[in-house]
Amino acid sequence: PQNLIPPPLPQPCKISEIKHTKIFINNEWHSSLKGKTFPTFNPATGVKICEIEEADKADVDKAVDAAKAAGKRGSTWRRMDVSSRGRLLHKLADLLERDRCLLATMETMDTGKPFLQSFFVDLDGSIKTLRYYAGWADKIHGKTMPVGFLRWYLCVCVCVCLQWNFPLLMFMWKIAPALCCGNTVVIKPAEQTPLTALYTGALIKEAGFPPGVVNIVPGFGPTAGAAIAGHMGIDKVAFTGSTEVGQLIKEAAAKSNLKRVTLELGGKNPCIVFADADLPLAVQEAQKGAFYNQGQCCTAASRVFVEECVYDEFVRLSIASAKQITAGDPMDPCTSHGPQIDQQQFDMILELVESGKREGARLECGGYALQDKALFIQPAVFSDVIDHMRLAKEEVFGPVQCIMKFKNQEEVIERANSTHYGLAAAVFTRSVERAMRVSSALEAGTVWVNCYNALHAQAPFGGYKMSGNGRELGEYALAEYSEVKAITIKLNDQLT
Ligand code: TXE
Repeated sequence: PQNLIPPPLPQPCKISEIKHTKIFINNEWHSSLKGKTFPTFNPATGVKICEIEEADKADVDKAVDAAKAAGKRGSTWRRMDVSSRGRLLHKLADLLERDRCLLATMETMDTGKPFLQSFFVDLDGSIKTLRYYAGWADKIHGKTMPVGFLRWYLCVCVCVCLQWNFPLLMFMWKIAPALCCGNTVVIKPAEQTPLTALYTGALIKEAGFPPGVVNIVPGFGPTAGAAIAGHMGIDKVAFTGSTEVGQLIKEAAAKSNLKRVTLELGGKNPCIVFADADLPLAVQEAQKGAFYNQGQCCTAASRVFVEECVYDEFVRLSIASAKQITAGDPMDPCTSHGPQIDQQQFDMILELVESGKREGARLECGGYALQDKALFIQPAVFSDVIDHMRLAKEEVFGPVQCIMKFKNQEEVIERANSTHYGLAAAVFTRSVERAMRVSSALEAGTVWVNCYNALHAQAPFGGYKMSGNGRELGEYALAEYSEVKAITIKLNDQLT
């Protein structure tokens, strides 16, 4: 019967020209004040895609002025009925749906991630995030307390964000809750991946957001990024990136206006497989965790702990599964593994692979550059990884799976927690009691049980320890983009 035929897979669009390459301020396109540009490359081919206008401190100042004006008392944005704010977010989601194929193609072109992943994961997550916060816009209430205080949420902050491995999705994770709470935004996309952010600028204008509500300043970290972190006119910075830069941002915030900072940083995430787990499922999910997005995920399953008695079998199945992955043209809908983002990351990954070999871990397969394909690395599986090795301690940010052995529950909890990071963790077991005990003992902002990388707009996401501060997504993110104000009204006793 006809309804059993699966729908055809989406196909990438033809993009002959990149239209939006300038700085987006006040719903208009601006050239860089210093007259500088920088190139963006397709990591799958090494070919330059286009030149982008480069924002520096003066351009950031201009964007902050626009955001401040758009959010000041009496402005269209400030006076807008809250349900209209929600409608604008829905409208933006509609436009993302309309241009989904084009945006997914552009994301793949700029990041190298496989097209179907851009289409089904990044675009789907972006659209759902916008719709989730569109729904919240008219449901944010204050509280009344019995002592006669009124407590209101009042939004006054300008928010900024910077990141590269999920450029469009992270853009939405930041702007959706920020706009839902009535903020205005200046956003600096990562220098490697500015295209989808700039295209979204055009959609923001088309959706009908007032000028200055969202401003986009493509540029580099030490110039535009540092100007944002140290800016006296910005009330809050939301950042996704490395722990080192997270520390610089907090320092700059402390030394300038003590702006609020939320950080989503690195991870060295434990994935614990107990002997009673569904082993094929654990193998599949752990590997998805290690290799998804070419391993360039802050949530990557980078330390897989496997219980002694199933260890050999787990390693055997993991090798067989990894060997089936073939890297290829990310635009081909059949490709599941693309290139790394740039030469620097590529070199760093191969250097960590070498360190693993030097330190005595066993490289079971992969871990080499595919000669004919510039930034491609064949996914690697290491067994016999020991806790003190660099591979077990440093964020690899590449397709490298490290498998380690453990004897019992107490020991593995201790080892899983012995890191400065605390972003995500996973537990594979058929025992509900064990799942509950281990999940609550793990020091991580997210724990997945019998699954991996299950992220939803409704569930809070963020890290313990040096993986960051604050939470994104869910109701929790609203507090990160709001100020709390206690207003006390003295009532005339005779009237009560
Ligand atoms: O990150 P950076 P990079 C980790 C991952 C990776 C490593 C390096 O381990 O191997 O970081 O990646 C901006 N003030 N993650 O070098 O440098 C910069 O312009 C303000 C984890 O790409 O942190 C870019 O927009 N901003 C991760 C952003 O910071 C500054 C995602 C990220 O760059 C700045 C990315 C400064 N002084 C990397 N310097 C995750 N958690 O998912 C740079 N930037």
